[in-house]
Amino acid sequence: MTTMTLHYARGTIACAVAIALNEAQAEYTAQRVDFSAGEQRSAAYLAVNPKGRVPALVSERGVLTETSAILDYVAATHPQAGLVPEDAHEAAQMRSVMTYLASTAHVNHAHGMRGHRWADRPESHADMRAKVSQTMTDSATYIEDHALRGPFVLGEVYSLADPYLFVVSTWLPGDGVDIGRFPKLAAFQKRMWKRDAVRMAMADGFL
Ligand SMILES: N[C@@H](CCC(=O)N[C@@H](CS)C(=O)NCC(=O)O)C(=O)O
Repeated sequence: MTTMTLHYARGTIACAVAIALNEAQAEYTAQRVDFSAGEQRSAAYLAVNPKGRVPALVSERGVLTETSAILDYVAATHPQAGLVPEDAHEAAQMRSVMTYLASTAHVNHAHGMRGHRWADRPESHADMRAKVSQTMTDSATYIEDHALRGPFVLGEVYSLADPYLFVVSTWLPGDGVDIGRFPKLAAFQKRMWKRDAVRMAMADGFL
């Protein structure tokens, strides 16, 4: 297999893919997309991902986008890493948490910096930005009470949902959420920071 290329920007959800690839001991090349220069909207990058977003994972099979799908691909191509539980209900529970993170928490977060997706007026953007600490607090509350069994999302079993939740949890302080109010989530984040796969992602500039 030729080396895969992960297109990413620092601090983004692409970091969840880097962590999963590290957990799987997969070989890959990291290709930074320079958001400060608007590179995600360049013709060259849109040829990789027409959505103008990261992550995108390129292999000899083609390009994959959408974090959940990429994570599932990493797990399926590296079964020895055991990143998806064999039990169907547990696997679906893992995907339920990942889908919540993608469709609700990430979208809440995006209202802080990407309001132009939904509205044109500056006052609309300001209104959306002002709401983020509440919507992300709501997401953190849901996760703490219903999605995170502890110590990992599925309890003692580490899965794809963990790097996903970890990256979203790193956004909370910037979104005006006091993670100290969520003891399970705070303990989870602390534990994740100690993992080799996370330290590697940090050293490689993903976080
Ligand atoms: N649904 C996509 C969302 C990806 C996404 O929105 N990524 C953000 C970074 S966290 C991005 O690329 N933003 C660039 C932009 O909006 O210009 C996924 O889960 O992979």
